[in-house]
Amino acid sequence: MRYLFLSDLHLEAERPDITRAFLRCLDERAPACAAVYILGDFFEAWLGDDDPNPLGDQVAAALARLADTGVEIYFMHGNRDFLLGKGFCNKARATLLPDPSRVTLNGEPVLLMHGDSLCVDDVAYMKMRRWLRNPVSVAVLNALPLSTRHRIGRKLRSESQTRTRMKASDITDVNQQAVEAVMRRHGVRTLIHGHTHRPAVHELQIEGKAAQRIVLGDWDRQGWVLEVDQDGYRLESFELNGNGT
Ligand code: LP5
Repeated sequence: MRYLFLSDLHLEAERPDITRAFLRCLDERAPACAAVYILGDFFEAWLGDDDPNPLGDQVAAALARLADTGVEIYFMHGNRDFLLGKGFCNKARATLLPDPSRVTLNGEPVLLMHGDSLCVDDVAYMKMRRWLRNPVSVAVLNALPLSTRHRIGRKLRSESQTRTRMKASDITDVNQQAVEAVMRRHGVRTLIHGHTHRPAVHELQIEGKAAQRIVLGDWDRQGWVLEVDQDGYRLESFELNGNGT
């Protein structure tokens, strides 16, 4: 079985090159896979399934076409698209996964996360996250008029940009103790996540055994995918305008 993982595409109308690269990736890589996992921040900003969004419709249709061929599509929320709900998932024929989710890949238990909840040293972000991701807040936000959601989204984005620039680099990365704790709690020796935009394969020890944390990259100057099959885990980058394979 082969599986494809991606995250942090930050799809937006202003970056048609990323959308094209994603659609090419679906055509060229995904048909050979049993499942495609999108681990959050698929969209630059998702303000609700009721927000008219031609780009969202375009990628949902492409995912649904893939699902029709028997490839399973899984979606996990990121900090940019946690308001994405059943409306989009039904159009894309995708299943929404909770964060974290434990899955079995080729017989091995593997933990999937977006990754932002591991950045526990970023105290201001964690506080904001706790508030925003509370189910009551999500319901309240979804009930706000669309124009208000757009205004709040713009304000959050500009505050976040200003404040993130002032944060030390290690503050915006995952905390090693948090990583080890979540891996121990879920009984896994492989963790796959995105969010930090620091693609890498980190080796570590969990309860005296070799383990790995695979960080997916963001799609900006290049695209990133992780392919998993019986031969192992391959984290690869490719040119956005080039051949996706
Ligand atoms: O996104 P990224 O990776 O650049 O930065 C994140 C953290 N920032 C965020 C905020 C998003 O970027 C904003 C996206 C908005 C669009 C979609 C959301 C829809 C929201 C609902 C609207 C109805 O997640 C950033 C982390 C960084 O990752 C690294 O982990 O540091 O966190 C921050 O910068 C948070 C600040 O530290 C605290 C911000 C307090 C903001 C207070 C403004 C309140 C405005 C309210 C207006 C009514």
